[in-house]
Amino acid sequence: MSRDNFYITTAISYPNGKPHIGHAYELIATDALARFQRCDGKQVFFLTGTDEHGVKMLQTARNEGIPVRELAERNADEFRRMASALNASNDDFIRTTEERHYKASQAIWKAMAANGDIYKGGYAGWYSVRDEAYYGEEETELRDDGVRYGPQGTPVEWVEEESYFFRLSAYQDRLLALYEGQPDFIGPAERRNEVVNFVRSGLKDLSISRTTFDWGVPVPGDEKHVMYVWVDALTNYLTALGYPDENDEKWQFWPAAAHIIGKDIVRFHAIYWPAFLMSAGIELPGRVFGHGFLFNRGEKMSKSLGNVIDPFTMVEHYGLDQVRYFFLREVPFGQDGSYSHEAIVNRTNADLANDLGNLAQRSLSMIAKNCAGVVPVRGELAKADQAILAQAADALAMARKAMAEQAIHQALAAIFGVVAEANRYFAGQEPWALKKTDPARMETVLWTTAEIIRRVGILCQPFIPVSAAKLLDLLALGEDERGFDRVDTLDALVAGSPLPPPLPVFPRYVEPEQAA
Ligand code: ME8
Repeated sequence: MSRDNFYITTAISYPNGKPHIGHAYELIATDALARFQRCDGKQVFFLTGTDEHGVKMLQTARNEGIPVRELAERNADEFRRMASALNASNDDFIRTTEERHYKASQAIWKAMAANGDIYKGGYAGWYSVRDEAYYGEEETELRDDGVRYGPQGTPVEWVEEESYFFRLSAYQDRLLALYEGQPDFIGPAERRNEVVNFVRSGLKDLSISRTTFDWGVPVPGDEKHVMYVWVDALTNYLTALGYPDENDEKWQFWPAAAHIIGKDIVRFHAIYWPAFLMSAGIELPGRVFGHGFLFNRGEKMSKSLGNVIDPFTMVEHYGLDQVRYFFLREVPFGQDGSYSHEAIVNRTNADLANDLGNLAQRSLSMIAKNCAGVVPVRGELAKADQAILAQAADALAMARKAMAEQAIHQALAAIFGVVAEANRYFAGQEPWALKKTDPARMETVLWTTAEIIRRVGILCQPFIPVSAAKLLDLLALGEDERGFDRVDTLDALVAGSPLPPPLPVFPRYVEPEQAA
């Protein structure tokens, strides 16, 4: 990876059902992280997709009475549709049933085998279909209902069959050295501690193939076996860059800067994945970040919507950037979060419609009316003007630091801190009063406010791309004037340049019953 390359991925989702809000959340957050680096001048490759093998897919297809391929096809389309409905800027969408992925999975298998890490044996133990995970007996618990459950609360079943194993036990020390030597490898800190404790308690070799069904990638040289779904699933991150063809021009993006996943699958990404890569002689990713889970607070989202909210309905109802903003600002990334109709409306009306929307609308309307619709003249900047402009420049530095550790909510807090302060600035300077007493000063205040909107607009692009673009359009900024390198300059808004008529960017959410 060159310094200017940035490869980021979401987990690939099981298409055993339609995408839900947890999938949408992960995609929105990863999209914001990807767009942020693009605005910051990096070459970004952003990957998402679907994980189509495994027992869970087979069982769902059986229950629905359709071929598993058809189930995968149908729901993979829904996941693609969701990516476009959420305005995700992914550069590729991978499906693990693709030819290129079979090639990559068989190549990494062969590399691990060549390193002496794969052997044949017999597996007898517990398996959770819902988690697609093997668990040690000590991790399971037989409950009063007579069912045995794994550590994530999903039922486990007894599996006994011939199987290939990966020598995971041989990697215990190297993994611990990795967590020690690269303390940022796993985030947030709670997830890191869980992984370190788990690895310290001892690793057993991992069963990596199945023989009782054929829905999977065939094991090279022994086609009675298909690979354990997680072996091929994790490999998707390599497939998309052309692995095993290291001359593929996309391969320069490896190693990934960050894998963004949910907290339930940290074990696979922070233990199995680096061990597979070490075995195959491939560089390790920079970071694995496990975000929290989202829960509906349980009450009705709205009268017209009922209880079950899918991402499509949510976006249609509240607006795309409103949904993106809500999740990114409201839920500290890395912690669990809940959502409700009330919380979405409060947060987006307060921050987007009132704070940012009104500021833009009021100041740009004043410019249209009092400055003949052109950029006003910037006179000498007073202390107050300089302070608010400096705060916007500082917000970029804070956002950079926050986004480097996936603290997306903190980046937004810094940016919207500028918006809140700019509202106080605007109210305090009273440009409407200056109109009569000191028109030149009025122009400077309006220039400064427009300049703040420009800076905030640029900074908002990763999070609310469509609305941010509209704000920047209102300032007649060209496509090449929207990068982060353009934030801290006084030369962007030139006095006398014409501005388009101001249009509102952030509609206020009005309850349907009040609107009627
Ligand atoms: O785990 N809130 O697929 P998946 C937040 N195929 N995130 C959630 C969530 C919720 N309520 N529910 C799920 C898989 N997620 C595997 C991944 S990667 C090589 C293979 C997150 O469809 C979950 O944590 O069950 C995961 O990161 C992603 O959605 C896909 O979950």
